[in-house]
Amino acid sequence: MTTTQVGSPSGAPAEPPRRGLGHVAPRHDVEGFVGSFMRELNYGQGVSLTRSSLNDRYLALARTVRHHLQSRWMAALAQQADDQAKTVCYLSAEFLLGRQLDNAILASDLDDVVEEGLGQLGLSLSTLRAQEIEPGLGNGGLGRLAACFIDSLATMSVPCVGYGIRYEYGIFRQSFEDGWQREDTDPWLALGNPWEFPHPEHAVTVNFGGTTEHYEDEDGATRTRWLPDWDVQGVPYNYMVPGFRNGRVNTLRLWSAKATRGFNLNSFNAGDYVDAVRAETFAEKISMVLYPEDSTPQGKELRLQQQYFFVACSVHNFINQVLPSDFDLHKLPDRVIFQLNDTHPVIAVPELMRVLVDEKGFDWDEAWTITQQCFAYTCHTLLPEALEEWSIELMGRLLPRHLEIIRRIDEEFRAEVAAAFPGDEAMPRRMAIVGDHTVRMAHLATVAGSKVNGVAELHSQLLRDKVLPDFSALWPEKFTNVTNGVTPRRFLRLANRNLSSLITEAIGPGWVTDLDRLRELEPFADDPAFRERFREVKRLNKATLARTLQSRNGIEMPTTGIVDIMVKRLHEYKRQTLKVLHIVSLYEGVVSGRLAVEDVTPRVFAFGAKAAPGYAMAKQIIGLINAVGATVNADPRLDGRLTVVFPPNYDVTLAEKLIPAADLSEQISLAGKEASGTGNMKLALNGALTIGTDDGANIEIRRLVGDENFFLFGLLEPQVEELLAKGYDPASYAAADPRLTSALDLIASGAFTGGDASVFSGLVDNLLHHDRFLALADFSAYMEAQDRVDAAYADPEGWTRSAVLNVARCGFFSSDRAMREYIDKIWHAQPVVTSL
Ligand code: 26V
Repeated sequence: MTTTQVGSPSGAPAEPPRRGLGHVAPRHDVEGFVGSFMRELNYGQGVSLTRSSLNDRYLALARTVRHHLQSRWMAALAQQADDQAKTVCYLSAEFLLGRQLDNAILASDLDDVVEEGLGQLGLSLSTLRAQEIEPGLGNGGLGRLAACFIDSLATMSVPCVGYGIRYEYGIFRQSFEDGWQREDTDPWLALGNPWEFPHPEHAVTVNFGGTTEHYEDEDGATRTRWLPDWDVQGVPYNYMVPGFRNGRVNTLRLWSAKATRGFNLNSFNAGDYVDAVRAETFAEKISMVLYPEDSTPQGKELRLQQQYFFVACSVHNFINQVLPSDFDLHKLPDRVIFQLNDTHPVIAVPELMRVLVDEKGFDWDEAWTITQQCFAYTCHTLLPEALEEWSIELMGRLLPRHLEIIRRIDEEFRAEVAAAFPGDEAMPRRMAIVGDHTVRMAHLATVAGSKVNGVAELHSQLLRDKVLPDFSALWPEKFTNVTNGVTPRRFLRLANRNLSSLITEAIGPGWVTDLDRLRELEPFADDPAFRERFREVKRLNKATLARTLQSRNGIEMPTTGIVDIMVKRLHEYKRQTLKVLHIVSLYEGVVSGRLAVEDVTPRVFAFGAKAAPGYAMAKQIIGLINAVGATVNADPRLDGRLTVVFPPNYDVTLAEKLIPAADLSEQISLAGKEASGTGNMKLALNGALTIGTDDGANIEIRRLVGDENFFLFGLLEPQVEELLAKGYDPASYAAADPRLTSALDLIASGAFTGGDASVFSGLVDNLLHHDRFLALADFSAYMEAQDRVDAAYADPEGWTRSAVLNVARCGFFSSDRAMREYIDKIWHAQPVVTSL
């Protein structure tokens, strides 16, 4: 990447403001709000109130609210340039933000002003907020975690820039056709996006392809130059990341690809006008769409282009545009830490080396010392197939200079390993960054990172012992754990206003930024009046959910009985099939007469899950859930006691409705496979009890809430290992539990597919013969745990007591705490005082 600037150098304003006043603060009262809203409508949208569309009104409202954050934002940006604080650059291919309007209103403390002001105009906030399309710029846990983290850093006044990609199309929209998943594009920008600020004048040029050449510099030293083949521009779009009522606003900077002016046509048919325009679409394809796979990397060229694209823009932006122009880069580690959110941004490591060595004239060792201090790596998976590797051929073709740099890092690293473990020849080979055919990005991240962390205790331990054991033997102090967290602003304060009010009434409002204070709720678990109010909150939330599902999808949802929720990406390791087998077994029990219908505890089973479009088995499972749901919901023999609801297109907005209504949280992955989970934390914080395996953060949730307030079942991780080692024989589990045989037989018989036995035969066959995730091995234990759930639910007072204790004891799972741990163990950054 060159340092050529399309716009003004170093991103500085064109000329200094004439007066000391850099900005004007908006009025924080109803009259001021109404005036500002009307101006936005009339002059921003160009319509009168009477002729305005819903979208006009939403956009005017969003811009009005946005003004309140902007003056703080400008102050924060000015300060960032002035002070010497260390900035956390959170590099992530995904930020799954969710809707912005409510969060902006909350952060700027405008709730009452907005309600009142809109009321005066005869408008309703709830109608306008429904108009917002959420930016679905992430697949699931990893992307949502990034969004929670930047929320917490802003709330803690820690300087942070989130860097990512402004995908034109976010995660696909899911619908069901005869129960099968259908994907449509997500044109989330179509109606206008009031939350972003494009800065084409600060576009960055990113190079690709070509060759490298060596030359002698004026001191006679051999240096390398990259002669790229083609380039694109990255245009930054800035988003405000407001802290909760603390006057701090950080920045999320998402990059959008644009063809360079005078597009470099070397590799195209130069001179052909039409081809040149086609080249433009070629360039702009880079940020066009989010890859919807979240576990099996496909090694696709476009994906590597995306990764390098956003990382090159971000490194360039920080070094050449955020830091002062005279900054001494030897001190870079004092001013920045680049946090690598999984391996997706790891190409930033050779990029920083390239910038320091080729562009800034550093010698190799000096540059490597700096680089190692500037990076840290978070791993988010345990599935070996999810670890990214790029073919050497592709890397060499797309990023020839980076491949050279990686090879040198690899050579020096292997020499270090050989010296540390003399005589062990296998070790350097196992640990190599460059393998026979591929570049192993997790190895590169581990070698380059000052720290490597997993996302829950068990995960970090398995990361050390199973995924990267050689590395942890070499550098034990490099490995650490930071258990994930979730932002209490969005997932409690905003999503569950009823519970929030009840909590605030009991213990005051301080919990919103100090979630450990939820502990003060513990005594209320023993207060029958409080418990009754807690139940009333759940009833209200269930009614709200039922209304939402009705109006969103025409789904009928009963509001009595256990609301049993399983929301997460569809993946075999998460074992949605185990949940289906439970439902099928209850159904089969009633239909066959084994269970009396009046003994079945009424339940609503709610699912939310997207399957990667190319993941056939996951799509089969979606088909099965819908087929079972259609049959169970329609069978009068069940007396309406069991209902399956599966609203399509689970996203952050829907999560905010489902989670507050939940009684039971399903966290049933095979032990040792779910790195952490974060839905588990959101549900527990909202007063759902967990039925879960000894996996990921479930372990820590259970330890905190207490065994008696958690339904544990299933194999432990070492038992899983043992079983797999001795040979898993699924059929033997089916034979040993007649309920399991009957449930599988019922599915295989075609009972849910109008008699067609072929539809799910592959799925059943897989469970019985090939399943790597041992669903059948945990079936009996799961059924037994569900019996415990029913028994517990039969005692409403005891259940509510447990639910209140779940809320009271889960303050640990705030992303504020997670950020504090990153700051202390990894980043060594400091909060700054924002002067307003
Ligand atoms: C991987 C890939 C690979 C192919 C291309 C697209 C793509 C996109 C995302 C991913 C990463 C998936 C990893 C992930 O989301 N892990 C989840 O991270 C959560 C936050 O740490 C954690 O709670 C979940 O347990 C973990 O599965």
